[in-house]
Amino acid sequence: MKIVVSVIGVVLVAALTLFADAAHECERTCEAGDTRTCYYTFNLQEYHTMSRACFNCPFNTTDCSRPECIAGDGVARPLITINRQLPGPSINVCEGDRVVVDVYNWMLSDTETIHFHGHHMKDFQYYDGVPFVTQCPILGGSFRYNFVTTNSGTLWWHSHSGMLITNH
Ligand SMILES: [Cu+2]
Repeated sequence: MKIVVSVIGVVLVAALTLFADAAHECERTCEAGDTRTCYYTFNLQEYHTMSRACFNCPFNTTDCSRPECIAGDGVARPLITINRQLPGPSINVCEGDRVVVDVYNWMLSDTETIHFHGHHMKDFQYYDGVPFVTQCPILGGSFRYNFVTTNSGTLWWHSHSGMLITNH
């Protein structure tokens, strides 16, 4: 039984590697004096698990790792994603890099803002993602977040608008 589980694990890892996006140019070993401007596009939309992108998942486990397939627990249900990924796309940069994120809200019913948690946002307060305070919430359009990182660590970004803030 253990061997079967291991083989499935290897298949999943291989599939994940096969379909993984190429590393972003800003994902690198950090060196003093090497700061960059790092662009990202976040497409926010209503989506669902076990979509047609999953083909024959879970009966063919390789299909579960196809691009845009979110298998979840194997039950089809609605969810809101960025770039049809769960978890959403990561941003790997070095301290001192400028992070530019164009957020497009394709949802028809909800506004959105993004808060980049843990960043001090000194001199970049308009990109802190607080709806009606530092920016208008994004509705049927886009917003460009544009800030320089001034502190390091493992931080996270998350929704900061409407009911979606509840995952904070
Ligand atoms: Cu936060």
